[in-house]
Amino acid sequence: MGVPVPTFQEPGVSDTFERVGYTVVPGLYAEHVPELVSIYQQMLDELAPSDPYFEPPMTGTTVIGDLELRNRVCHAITPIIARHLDEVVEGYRFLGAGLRVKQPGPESALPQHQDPTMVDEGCHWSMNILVPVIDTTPDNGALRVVPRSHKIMPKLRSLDLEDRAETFTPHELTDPLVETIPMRAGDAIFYYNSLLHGSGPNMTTDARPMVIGTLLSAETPVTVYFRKPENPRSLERYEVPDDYFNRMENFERDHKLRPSVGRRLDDVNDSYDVSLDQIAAALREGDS
Ligand SMILES: O=C(O)CCC(=O)C(=O)O
Repeated sequence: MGVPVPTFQEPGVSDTFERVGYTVVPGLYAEHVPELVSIYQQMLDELAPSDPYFEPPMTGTTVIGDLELRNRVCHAITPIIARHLDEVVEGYRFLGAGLRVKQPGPESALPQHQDPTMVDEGCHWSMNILVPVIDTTPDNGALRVVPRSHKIMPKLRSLDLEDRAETFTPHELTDPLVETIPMRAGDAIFYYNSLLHGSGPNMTTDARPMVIGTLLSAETPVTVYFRKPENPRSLERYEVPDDYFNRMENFERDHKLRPSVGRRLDDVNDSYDVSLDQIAAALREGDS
């Protein structure tokens, strides 16, 4: 299955990215680690103990209830990340960055998943960048990916995550194919939003903060999709502002709602018809 590919500056990287779905750039933000640590610490100092940030085991800036603090943290991190993107990739639009934090404890594992669709993946690309603020290891929840899965997994994924059950693949299938990617603080990984990825539990005593940001192919608007409960083969499409996720007052509640900003576009038909057996065969074939 062909996929639109970002243009990476380093020769050969676009081809690898197209094939495996991710690329790591060691040390890209190494010089900014002290600044990122300080932004993170300052955020913790300012958070009220009752803030929703402290509720989920996988938390981060999108769930901060204090909107002023959330925006301030994101506005501090975004220009740092923006500074080095041109060295790596061209023809992109950067939506901004925040923090994704894994609290200590076994319940902080994040199962393999694809992110909700943000562009028409038939003709545009979208990818996330993660930059660990501390070193990540298999013990504290380093990223885990299923290489090549972006080629076979669905291109249309509902923002409310109601179709996650269908787009999740069973652990028995993905576990043998998962690659753990430990990184040093300040390294960067870029991966397609359609790539299966997740992270293990943080079994250490310290939280694991990572910067998370999103890039889209240039001039591509953000579009989000909602599968129609009465006709799951059809998805409502909405164009939303770039800061849509950061505008949500209550992320857990609001990402399930139809957008109240932006504009309603057409419905799109989902013709994806690939069985679990076919997914398994495609992933194993690529593995051999
Ligand atoms: O922080 C992580 O371990 C991964 C984050 C992630 O996959 C997500 O937010 O969708």
